[in-house]
Amino acid sequence: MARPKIALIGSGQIGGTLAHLIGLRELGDVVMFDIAEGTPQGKSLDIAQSSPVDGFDARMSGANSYEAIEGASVCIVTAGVPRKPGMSRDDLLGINLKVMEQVGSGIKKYAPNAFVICITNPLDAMVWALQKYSGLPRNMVVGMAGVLDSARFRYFLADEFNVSVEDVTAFVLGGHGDTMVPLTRYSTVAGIPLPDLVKMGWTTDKRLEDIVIRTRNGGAEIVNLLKTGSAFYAPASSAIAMAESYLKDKKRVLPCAAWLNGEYGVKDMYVGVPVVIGAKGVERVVEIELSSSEREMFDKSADSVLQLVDACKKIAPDLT
Ligand code: A3D
Repeated sequence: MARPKIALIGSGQIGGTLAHLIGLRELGDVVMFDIAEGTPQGKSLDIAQSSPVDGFDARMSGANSYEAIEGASVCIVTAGVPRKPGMSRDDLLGINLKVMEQVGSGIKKYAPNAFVICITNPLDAMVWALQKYSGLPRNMVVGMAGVLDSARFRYFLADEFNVSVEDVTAFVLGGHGDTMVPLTRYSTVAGIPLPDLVKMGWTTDKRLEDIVIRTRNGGAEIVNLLKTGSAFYAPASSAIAMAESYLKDKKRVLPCAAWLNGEYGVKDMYVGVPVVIGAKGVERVVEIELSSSEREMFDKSADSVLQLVDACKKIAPDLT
């Protein structure tokens, strides 16, 4: 069977890391695309030259025209500009919306059967716009944010408890970042929910609250340290987990920005919720009952996504 083709639209920090991870995991052949001439070609050649050392077989190529993505099974979109210190994700809206228009029409023309993972910020609004511009089925267009937010949460919790990251699970809902809703009662260490760990004296409510705040600000913490861009290793790993679940029909349950049609009381918007990802794309939205305080946090988060979507509609009134 031929190797699947994976198109990376945007070959910057995340795009380069994605290509490297796809090679190391032998998930498929990679086409890197970017408007910057030489960048996708240079990065793909560099990664290809690491393949004999690391022992992987994957064709790596770079291009500046959309024809190169023809027939891709998966497209991972990072095209656009990242945050600089002092910028919010929302400041990126106007610039990246135009980028989504170009990317959407490229995918529509050359890779209409692909599973599309959007990473470009402001995530929940950009994935919504990308689905509209590409016209692809809504279950085939999804946004990466929850896997990253929950990975950050899991990492900080594992550090707090001095246990393996593998034994920590986290459940997050809502929009990316500042309004993320962590569900502590569904977040566990080896199946023991966080509120029980507080009762067992492993931590305190105050320390958990601090970890939640640090998780919400996880992206900004890295932007402030790097000064010239935003996080890229963990975002790339997170998107790879989603792509792998699709390509291998693993049916993993992952928190993603998914299109909602009434679930959680949200209509025609992308918001972070747990979904099952398999060979048919987003195969199911997992809808749980929320407590009143969780409901309040979720509604606030969904409302901030709605404001971004409305801002997109003002800039591009054809997007309805
Ligand atoms: P960066 O290294 O700047 O790469 C972006 C690439 O996009 C550059 O190589 C550009 O040349 C390219 N580009 C710009 N315009 C176009 C266009 N019209 N068509 C094709 N390519 C274009 O950024 P990055 O890789 O660090 O981040 C990429 C995006 O991901 C940014 O929007 C970030 O804000 C976002 N991001 C999201 C998360 C989430 O968790 C959702 C995390 C980290 C970064």
